Amino acid sequence: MGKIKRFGVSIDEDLCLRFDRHIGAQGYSNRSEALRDLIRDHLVADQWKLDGMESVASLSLVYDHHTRELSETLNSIQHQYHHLVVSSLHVHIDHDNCLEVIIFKGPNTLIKSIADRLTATRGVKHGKLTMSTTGHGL
Ligand code: NI
Repeated sequence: MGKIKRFGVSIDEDLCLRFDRHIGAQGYSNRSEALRDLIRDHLVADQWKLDGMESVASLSLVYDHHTRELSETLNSIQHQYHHLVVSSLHVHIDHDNCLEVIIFKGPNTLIKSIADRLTATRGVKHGKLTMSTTGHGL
């Protein structure tokens, strides 16, 4: 972390009150930490707009493992991109449903396209990609 910079913010009283309520409910003890997190979140979103930027993301998939060839297809796509799959976790939710969480590290454009492919596989009930960061530059 670099030098700390302090700055004043002019803000509508009502908006400030709502912000304080919002961050209080989230558990922030002060505005500074909440603002820092908001800024970082926007910077991470910007990183994802730069094609090919090295990124980290997690994809969660919920599916019925009885769907024909689904497990094999998901497995085979992950093997095809093994250099981008850092880790994966499989949870048997109940008799039918599985949750798979796959962690990716690599060029963001490639991560997005693999995540889209996995999510679009027939039988996947829900897929959600959470785009994070390697942490560099933040
Ligand atoms: Ni399972």
